[in-house]
Amino acid sequence: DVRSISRALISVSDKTGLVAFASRLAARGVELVSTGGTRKALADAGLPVKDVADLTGFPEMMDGRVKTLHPKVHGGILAVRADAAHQASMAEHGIAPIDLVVVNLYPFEATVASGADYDTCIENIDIGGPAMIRAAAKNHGDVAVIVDVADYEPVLAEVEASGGTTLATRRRLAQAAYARTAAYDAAISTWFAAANETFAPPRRAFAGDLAEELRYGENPHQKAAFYAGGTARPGVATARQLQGKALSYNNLNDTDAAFEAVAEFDPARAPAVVIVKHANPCGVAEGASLVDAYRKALACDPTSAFGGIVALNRTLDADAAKAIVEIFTEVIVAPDATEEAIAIVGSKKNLRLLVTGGLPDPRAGGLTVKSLAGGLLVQGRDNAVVDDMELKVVTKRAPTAAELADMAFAFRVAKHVKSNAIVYAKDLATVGIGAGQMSRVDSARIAARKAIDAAEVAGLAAPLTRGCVVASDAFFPFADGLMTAIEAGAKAVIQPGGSIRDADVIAAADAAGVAMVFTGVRHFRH
Ligand code: 93A
Repeated sequence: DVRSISRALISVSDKTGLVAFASRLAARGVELVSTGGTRKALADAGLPVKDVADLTGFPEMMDGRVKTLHPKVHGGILAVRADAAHQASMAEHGIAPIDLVVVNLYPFEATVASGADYDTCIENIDIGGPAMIRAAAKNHGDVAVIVDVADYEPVLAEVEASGGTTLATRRRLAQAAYARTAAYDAAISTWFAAANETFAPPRRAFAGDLAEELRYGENPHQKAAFYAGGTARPGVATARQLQGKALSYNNLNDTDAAFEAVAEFDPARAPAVVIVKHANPCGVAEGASLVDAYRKALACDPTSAFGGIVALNRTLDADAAKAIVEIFTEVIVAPDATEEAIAIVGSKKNLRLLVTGGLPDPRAGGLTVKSLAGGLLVQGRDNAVVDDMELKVVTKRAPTAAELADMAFAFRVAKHVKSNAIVYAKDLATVGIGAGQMSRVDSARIAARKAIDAAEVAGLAAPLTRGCVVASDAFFPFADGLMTAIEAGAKAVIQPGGSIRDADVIAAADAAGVAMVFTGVRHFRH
């Protein structure tokens, strides 16, 4: 999949590193073609370079607005090399292939930042550059595209080492290319939004389409809108709402949290239910049936489950629907629902029922985005799954098979609990969840306290944490958090490990006859 480079089209506004880069291409016999200013810079440095006007047979015109917008350019970039018909078109119209496109755009953002007037900003909207970038990125099977000066060196190094670019590199460059043109157009749109007298939320923006303007945001004094699309991932953005009033901002956020969590539970293994409040699970269980799983999940924290979101990993059936409508619930979300279940939910007019058509893949890649003042934090999804982790027993006592099953269950849940997360579980159900505390000991205490409260509600003699397992989303920095869990009744522990005091924590577990495994993987969530 290595593609060599015979001809490069270079058209750059930022000429940093240009001559050094082009010299090394020329030294390999690559033919250089450039637009006016770039061509002059290269020719002044003594490099052989062809004017794009010679290629197209048209001069640059209209103040440079039309320079590269020509079939001789775009045909040369877009032609699929292995396609006979494309090759025939090239021959017929005298189009030569272009194997490398190097473009950086008119500095629109910098022009705006300099306080330039309206017309100057407009003139700095690049048209031909993005067209070439997008064309080259589309045809990354054959063509490499560079939009960032920082990529000169790595691409040259690869070409010099292997005689061309690899597909992996061309795909990476294509991703960077579309990210650049998207950011460029976003900057233009943002500038228009500021320049225009009235602002209306655009119908298509951010990650997709404006799905709806919400009544308000997290609080009534905040304006909010929901943008959805651009993904095939089944979830709240793609769901069909079968009944109930419109979802609020908080409902959407909580429903997403609940459905992403329940998707961790393979429906082929067992029916599973997650109940969410304030974006945290307050009860999770696998069961013999959905209704069994629901009752087990509800028993974990029936107080918090009031007004919660219920997510299921299988088609909502009548038995589960009957049990769920017994208490006040905001939203039910499931891959599908039977006719009978839909009719039962129908008795509660305000209860929303969402069907997604499937479960999202917990192992899939993708990005998550969080805004902060003046910027965005972007990261790959946490797509680590406990079944893929190499569990290492670190204590004298190894966990039993039943404990191991509960440990994997608890760690799966902990991934979806805000840090610091402590999850007590028994018989494939949570029995105490501690979320969002600044200290891990506090999360362990709160989870234990909630188990005592739940036992009281159920009229049990002892909390269900007796003989449970405990999962921690990150390592125990000291033995105290673990001791709290052991006092609550935990007999086995699953945690990432990796603290400098691991030895103390292991010793404390051994002293109590507790089994512990390390996952080597952390599941912070904030
Ligand atoms: O005005 S344009 O949108 N029309 C074009 O056809 C075109 N082709 C390349 N601007 C165009 N470019 C841009 O010119 C490139 O994106 C690059 O930023 C700049 C390089 O011009 P020069 O080589 O004259 O410095």
